[in-house]
Amino acid sequence: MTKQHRSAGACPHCGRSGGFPLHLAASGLLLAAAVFFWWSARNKAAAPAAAAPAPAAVGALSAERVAYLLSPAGAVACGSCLASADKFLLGKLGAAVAARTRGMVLVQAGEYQIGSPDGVGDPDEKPRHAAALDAFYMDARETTVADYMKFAETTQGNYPEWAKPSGNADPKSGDAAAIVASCPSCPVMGVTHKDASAYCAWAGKRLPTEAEWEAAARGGTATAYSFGDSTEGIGEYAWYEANSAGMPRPTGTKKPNPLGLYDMHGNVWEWTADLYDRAYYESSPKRSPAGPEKGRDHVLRGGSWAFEPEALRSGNRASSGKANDDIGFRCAVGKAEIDRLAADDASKAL
Ligand SMILES: [Ca+2]
Repeated sequence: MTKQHRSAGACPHCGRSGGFPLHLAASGLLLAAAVFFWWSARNKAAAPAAAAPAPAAVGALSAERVAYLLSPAGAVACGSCLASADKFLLGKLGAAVAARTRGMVLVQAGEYQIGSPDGVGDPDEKPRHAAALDAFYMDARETTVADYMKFAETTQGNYPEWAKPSGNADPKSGDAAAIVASCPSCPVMGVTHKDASAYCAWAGKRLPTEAEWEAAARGGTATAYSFGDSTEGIGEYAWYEANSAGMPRPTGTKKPNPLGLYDMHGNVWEWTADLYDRAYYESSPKRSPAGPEKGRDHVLRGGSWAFEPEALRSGNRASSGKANDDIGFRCAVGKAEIDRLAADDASKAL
């Protein structure tokens, strides 16, 4: 059986000669494209509204092979192993997706209501409006000190001011150094927007857009907080001024929001990809809004250990142009991007 599995042109599952489309893939690129197209087709069948369109070039490369797999000739040639081939590929792809999205939560494509209604929040949160988003994955937790220092040490760069090997830090470095030494699971703070972006790119991800961040934070809720409109009980969900004892706390130690995301309220403010414009919500595009083209500062969301509950609301918008000891971040990545990369991973594993 082993020889049959490895013989040229034979189905890798049943050993029958000819027909199985994998042997037609003369190059890794074509095979990756075929797997990607097959994976996209499955996703579209499962959730038609959620699937982002495949890149045209990839679809064109793989269409021939997918058509063969689904054709009577392909079915006859490969016979009953078609189902097992499907299962085999699905397993490979599932494993590849799981490996690339470990510690992340899938936020489905859809039309999300963001911004705050009249009577709630500040003018820059108005009006409440719809944002249509493609599916994306979001880190379940804020990026930790341990996560970030692995990046800084690997790249020998992007050190936060408090962690530079030279040790020439400001008076807050004592607190930060203590955190690094004693709390690797605390959220990293004191990183610039540029360094946060660099970390996410290093991890194969990116910062979430502001709209993605708010949609994820709300997790399908329309209330001021993902647990309701009242601040009663906020201590079960968030580290904030009244319970933090003046410092960031280990991530994921409070209750998550309905999507399974931790610390979207409090602990550290989180950088988003977008530049800040106080009037942006008045004119932002409905489809995949990504912030204004020009601006000085970047958007922060979620409040922090140093703030009162009002700042922790899902709709609250803030901004900064520099790092601070209560600003951190988490990363996101598009589902379409993950599907493409996972198809490539799976093809290499065949
Ligand atoms: Ca947070």
